[in-house]
Amino acid sequence: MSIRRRGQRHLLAKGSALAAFVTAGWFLLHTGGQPVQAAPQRPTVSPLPGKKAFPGALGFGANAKGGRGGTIMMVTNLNDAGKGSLRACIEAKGPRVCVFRVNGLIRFSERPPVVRNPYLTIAGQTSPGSGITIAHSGGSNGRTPLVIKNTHDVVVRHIRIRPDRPGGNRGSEDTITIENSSNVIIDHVSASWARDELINGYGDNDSITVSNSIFAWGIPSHDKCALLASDPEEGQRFSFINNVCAHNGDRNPDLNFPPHSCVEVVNNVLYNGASRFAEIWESFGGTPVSIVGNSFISGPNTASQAVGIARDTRYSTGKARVYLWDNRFQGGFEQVNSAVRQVQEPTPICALTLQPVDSSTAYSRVLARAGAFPRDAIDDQVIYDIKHSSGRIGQPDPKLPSWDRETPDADSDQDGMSDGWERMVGTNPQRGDPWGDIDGDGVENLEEFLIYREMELGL
Ligand SMILES: [Ca+2]
Ligand SMILES: [Ca+2]
Ligand SMILES: [Ca+2]
Ligand SMILES: [Ca+2]
Repeated sequence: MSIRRRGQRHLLAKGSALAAFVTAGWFLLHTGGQPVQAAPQRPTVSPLPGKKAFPGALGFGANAKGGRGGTIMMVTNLNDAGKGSLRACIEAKGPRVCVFRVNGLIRFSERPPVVRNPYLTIAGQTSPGSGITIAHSGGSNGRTPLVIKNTHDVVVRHIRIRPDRPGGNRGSEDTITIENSSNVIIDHVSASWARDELINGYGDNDSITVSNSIFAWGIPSHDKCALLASDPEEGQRFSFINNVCAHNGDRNPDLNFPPHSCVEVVNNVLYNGASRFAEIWESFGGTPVSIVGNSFISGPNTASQAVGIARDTRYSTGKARVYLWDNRFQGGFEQVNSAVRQVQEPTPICALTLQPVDSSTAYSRVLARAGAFPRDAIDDQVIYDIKHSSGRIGQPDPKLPSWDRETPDADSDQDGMSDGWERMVGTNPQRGDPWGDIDGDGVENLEEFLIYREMELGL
């Protein structure tokens, strides 16, 4: 029997350090000259047809309608509740877009609102200056600040969720929970300090995308990045793309879906896992998953016996099916455990929804672009830590930055688009026209404005 490794070796200069990355080694086991597994093929790609939530929306949730065509609701204060609050927009009915005329911290003093009514967009990039952070008051009302439950067509972008005070019930305290919902996009969100998972899919979700986000510093001893499925019964389509998981012991991310799911974990940067980075479980019949173009990077907490991509067969009720391509591993941990090799497939179980970029390009792009913009000091620290192999799991004293209140640009007709921008592009600054398409390119005026806002914020 001979063992042959195929794969490339990359050398990247990072400051003064030279970091060696090795792509996911593929071992061909020859028995009597016959390979027992076929070598992996390039990923197959089949983009999702249909209108996207916004230009550049990715993954199985990309067709989420959000609040398109609906009411523009102004968030004019940072109050827990009442007219002009974020809660009022979240709890309203009908298609709606939450547009922010304020910046700073929204601290829910009562139990945080739950997104139950469909067709909602939370457009955090409209907030002036430093953007929006949400947290809770701690104690018995200190529950998950962003819950999307029993609903559909929800888009959340450019929001930070940082519960800086301990809640009263750890089991109810993720930073983001998506439960029994479909067509949801979480994009450019930053989350920290959950006492359960930073992001948790619960129950029967479908067509979900978590993209371009930073999940860092879960609170020990339950420091976990992403439990993408929890107690699922039906197959789910779930995309986890261009994200950072940093300073979380395990579940970076956790993949425990039923068969007939399509799960893609593409182009993420996963840093400083302690015991495990990606975990593939089989409690619900065995997860089909494609893990493509990711970077798995050790940090100060990464144990030498840690595993980059682990299959765990405890409580197995059926075999996982795993497709790996172009993953990079930096550090002295086990890259892919042998149990994964037993269920590895040469082609994706489901075609990817996007053309992945190579893992080193993804690394640079994610470090430059992930998270809510503008980045706050916490995200800046996360990115610094990844670049410098610094930082540790657990923040003994989670502290929010302070923010100066900023004045939003004039928006005379309250359609979410500033007067100055409207004059520049030729929409009417005196008349609500967010859902028109002044340049006829198929992208609504408001979506064009949101892209412009992202550029203003440095994205
Ligand atoms: Ca949870
Ligand atoms: Ca306007
Ligand atoms: Ca207008
Ligand atoms: Ca347009």
